[in-house]
Amino acid sequence: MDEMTEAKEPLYLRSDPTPGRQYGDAVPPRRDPAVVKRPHLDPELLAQRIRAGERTAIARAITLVESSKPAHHDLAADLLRILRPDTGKAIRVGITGVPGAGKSTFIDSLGRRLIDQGHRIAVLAVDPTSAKTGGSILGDRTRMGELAQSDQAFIRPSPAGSHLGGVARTTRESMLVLEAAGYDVVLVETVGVGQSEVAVAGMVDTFLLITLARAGDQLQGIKRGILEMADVITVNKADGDHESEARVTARELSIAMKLITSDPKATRPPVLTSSSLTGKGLDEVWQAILDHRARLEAAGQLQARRAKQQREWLWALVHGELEDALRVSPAVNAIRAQLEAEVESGELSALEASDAILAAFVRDAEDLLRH
Ligand SMILES: Nc1nc2c(ncn2[C@@H]2O[C@H](COP(=O)(O)OP(=O)(O)O)[C@@H](O)[C@H]2O)c(=O)[nH]1
Ligand SMILES: [Mg+2]
Repeated sequence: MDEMTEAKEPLYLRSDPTPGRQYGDAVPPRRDPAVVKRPHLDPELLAQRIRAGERTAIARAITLVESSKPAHHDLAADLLRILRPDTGKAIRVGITGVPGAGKSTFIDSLGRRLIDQGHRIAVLAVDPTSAKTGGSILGDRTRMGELAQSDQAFIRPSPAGSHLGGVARTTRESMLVLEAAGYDVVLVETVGVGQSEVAVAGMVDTFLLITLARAGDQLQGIKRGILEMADVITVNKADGDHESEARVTARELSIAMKLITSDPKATRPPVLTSSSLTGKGLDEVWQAILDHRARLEAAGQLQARRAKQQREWLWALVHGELEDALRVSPAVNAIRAQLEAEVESGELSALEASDAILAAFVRDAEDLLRH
């Protein structure tokens, strides 16, 4: 089912009339865009439908959090506030690995197993490159064809045309919507390159790295930082001729992890093998994810981890808003070119210019931040 097309239907009409309009008021002409555009969304009603697990309502809410329109921003904030008590209950798992490692196929196979066990699965993606390729990390829906057909699964590709910060926000908020809708396992797929892992690690409880057997150079191509973030590692495509090779790689990787882990007392991530083709190892990977989570919970770290994530997210939002405001500040833009030229020619020091820019920014920052 295509969530995007579903989401276009205007579903939730406000029960009350447009605020400020009285009975008997002249009806504005139909071409008034404010009237023609779209009926008002009622966040309470939408929340109710989401809690009931209605797919169209969920898709509508995700479209709302993905929207960049200021009016939608306020509605999304209202909706998330209403839903908050129903969020936070899912097992949140991040899944990373280089393109072709088999992430989507793995999610499809694992997801179907978990559904058989009675779980409801939400799949999200953080893929800031999808804007460039025009496709998406999950665009290869065929890879998740079977999972996508289950009414116990909800798959949402990365929104196109966004930068990482935007994708990180919408993924995080979509996750909350899906938790409120009763999805008890949220899998977040991300590309195994660049900063997106950091963003995903900042929103999940457990981080799974899917890698491949490449005897001898198994560490090549995996950034050290990503290895350090991993809570569970699996050497994937351990089937056919590659099964024994995968086992060797897993052993070597496990030894290598000892060397990278700076704290000798820290729990090292287990390194397993898996195949989505045969299904072998999938249960063990899931068990390792549950074990990691259980260890966190036993040590009181799950709440601590989430609290820290929230705190860091708060500041990421503040920094993002400030940067946006700085970029569009008319007072700053009025003096930007001149100050840059003066700094380049040496007439003005960078420090003096930055003071001038900040002074200009503060002058109209209030207006900019108000909306
Ligand atoms: N042999 C084998 N091939 C696999 C396995 N999982 C995925 N593949 C294949 O590897 C390719 C990339 O898979 P995909 O899930 O799209 O990788 P992603 O880019 O990491 O999401 C596809 O051609 C899959 O059919 C596996 O467990 N065993
Ligand atoms: Mg994929």
